[in-house]
Amino acid sequence: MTLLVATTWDPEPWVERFQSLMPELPVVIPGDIFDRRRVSYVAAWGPKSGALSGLPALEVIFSLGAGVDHLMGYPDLPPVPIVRVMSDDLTTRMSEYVVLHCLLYLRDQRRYDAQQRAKIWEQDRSPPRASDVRVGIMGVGVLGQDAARKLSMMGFDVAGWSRTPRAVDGFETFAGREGLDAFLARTDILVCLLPLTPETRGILNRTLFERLARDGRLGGPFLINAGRGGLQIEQDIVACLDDGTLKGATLDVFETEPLPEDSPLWLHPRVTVTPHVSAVSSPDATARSIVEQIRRHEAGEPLEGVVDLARGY
Ligand code: NDP
Ligand code: OXD
Repeated sequence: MTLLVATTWDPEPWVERFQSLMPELPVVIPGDIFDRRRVSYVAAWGPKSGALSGLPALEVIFSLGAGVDHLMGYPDLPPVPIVRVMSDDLTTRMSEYVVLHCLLYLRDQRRYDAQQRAKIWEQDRSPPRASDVRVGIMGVGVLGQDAARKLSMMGFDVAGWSRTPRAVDGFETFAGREGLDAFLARTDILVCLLPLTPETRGILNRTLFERLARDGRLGGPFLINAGRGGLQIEQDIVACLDDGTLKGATLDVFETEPLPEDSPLWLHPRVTVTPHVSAVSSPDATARSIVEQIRRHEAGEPLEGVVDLARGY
C-alpha cells in the first residue's frame, strides 16, 4: 500500500503531514523511484499528464481541494472513486471570505479607504443594515450552506440557488434554470460557490448580471466569485462594471491563473482581486481528513464525499 502525492503545489508539506499521520503508509511523489504496482491511493491537485497512468492497484483518488474540475478533464482518468475535500477548516475559511466581502460592501469600506487616502471626513448618516441587503448564494452545497448560515447570523437576507431543490432551514432556496430569474431578481450581492461543470461554465455573464436586483440599498449589484474562474466571463464583468450593470466585484478565481499581468481586472477601481486564497486546503487539516478516509476504507467502511462523475462534482 503506497500513497502517491501528485500536486502542482510544493509536495513537501503534504508528504511530511501524511507520513507523520500514518507512518505505516509509504508516501511518494511522481519524481521518486517507486513500484507503481503498489500505489493504492493518490492525493492529487492538477496532476501532470501521465501521473495517474499505470497504477493497477489504485483504489481511490483524493482531490486535495473541494473542487474536482482539475481531474474531470484528465485524460485516461483511472476508473476508481474520486473523493473531494470536506473539512471544517476549509469550509470555515470560505465562510470568513464570503462574510468579509459582504460586510465590506455593506459598510462601503472601499469608499472610506479612498476618503482616508484623500483626507476626506464625510459620513453616510443613514447606512443600510445587513437586513436591508439581499445576498444570493449560487451553490447550496457544503460551502454555500455554511456561508449562508453565517451571513444570516450577521443579519443579511440570504437565499440560495442550486441545481436540484433543497430545503434548508433558515433561508429561502431556489433551484434550476426555472428558479434562477426569481433568485437573481432578489439579489443585491451575488456570491458564487458553484463547481465548474459543463453546465456551469461561463454562467457568470452579462445576461445573468442584467437580471440582478437594481432596487436594493447598495445602489447596484455586487459579485463575489470564489467558485472557479471558468464560471465567469471576465470581459463581461469588466464591461458590466464600466456601464454600471455591476457596482463592484470581488474575484478570487480567474479564467487564467495566475491572473495575467495585462488583465484589466488588476487595476480596475471597483474590483478586488485575491489570488485563489479564499479557502486554501491546509496540509494539516486536509491530510488529516484524507488519512481518516483511508483508515475507514481499509476498515471496509464507505468513503465520504465521493464525486458523482456524471454530474461532475
Ligand atoms: P458541493 O458539491 O457541496 O456543492 C455544490 C453546489 O452547487 C450544490 O448545491 C449544487 O446543487 C450546486 N450546483 C452544481 N451544479 C449546478 C448547476 N448546474 N446549477 C445550479 N446549482 C448547481 O460543493 P462545495 O460547496 O464543497 O464547493 C463548491 C465549489 O467551491 C467547489 O467545486 C470549488 O470549485 C469551489 N471552491 C473554491 C475554493 C477557493 O479557494 N476559491 C476552495 C474550495 C472550493 P445540488 O445541491 O442540487 O447538487
Ligand atoms: C478547492 C480550491 O477546490 O482550493 O479546494 O480551489
